[in-house]
Amino acid sequence: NGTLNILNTFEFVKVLNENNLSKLMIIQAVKKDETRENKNAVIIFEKPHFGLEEVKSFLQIDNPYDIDLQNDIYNKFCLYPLRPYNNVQVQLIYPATEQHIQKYSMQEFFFVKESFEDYQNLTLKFINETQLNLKWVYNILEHKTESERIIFEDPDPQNGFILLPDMKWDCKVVDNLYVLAIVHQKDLLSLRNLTGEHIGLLENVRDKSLRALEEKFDVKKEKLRAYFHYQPSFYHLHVHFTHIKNQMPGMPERNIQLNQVLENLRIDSSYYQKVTMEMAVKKNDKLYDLFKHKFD
Ligand code: M7G
Repeated sequence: NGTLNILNTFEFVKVLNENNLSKLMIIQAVKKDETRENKNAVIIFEKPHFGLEEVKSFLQIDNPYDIDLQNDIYNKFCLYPLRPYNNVQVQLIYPATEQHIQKYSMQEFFFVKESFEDYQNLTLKFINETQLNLKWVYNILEHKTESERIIFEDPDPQNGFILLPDMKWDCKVVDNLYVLAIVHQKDLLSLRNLTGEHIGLLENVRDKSLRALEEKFDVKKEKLRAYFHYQPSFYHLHVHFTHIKNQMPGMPERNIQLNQVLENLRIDSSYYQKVTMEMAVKKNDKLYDLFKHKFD
């Protein structure tokens, strides 16, 4: 009961453990002005899981928010801008489609094998019928939104791309780095469209992005993952770059390493028009309905 003002009597020594998934950091500290020999302390900081009442109360706050970005229907802003140590990050998608609701709903996953024939007969149908709007992508490519966030641009229409922070990254902690490279070519939906002809494009994206990230954030290329998602949510070719320490929640099975893709294309120029891809689909996804008949 009551309050305790004790933390300011400690001095930081080092980080003992941290986990970006559970929002946990454990540090070692020493007590200041302590005569006893052992001054060490272990202090555990954890951002608690949200309670429903707490979340509901966010809807009643009538303070202005600091806007991080606004792009088409996507908004991101910070609650409690006056207390940066207690920031709650908010992503607002408004108006959200049913697919957005599904995308962010907790669901059962299944592994499905997609042959190239399946891709042409089933997946393309799914993409044409239900693909999420790409307006935010075109806004970025046309410098209509987020242009001040661009880290690097190669404007070449064939091999060019724009490199900028992913919406998920607050750009504060480099260990959580999450950056996207969006290619200028508009006709590449996903990995499935890539052939040996795109090796130059992919090497250009990889090499220039890694160089730009090292220059801007002082992070070595050996510390960065570069990968595609298969299936992606947005069917305009993009490469994800994340810090090796950044463990993203969600489906690691969706990650296809960029360097592996390059190796495969060097072995066989039409590798991705031949290979069967294993992918995870959600039960409420349209793709699940299309592939359901293939289950035993
Ligand atoms: P994906 O693999 O197509 O879909 O990646 P996923 O969301 O299922 O991973 C798209 C990536 O674009 C994701 O990492 C998103 O966080 C990011 N992203 C989505 N939107 C709408 C925006 C946006 O408006 N701006 C930025 N900078 N990133 C976005």
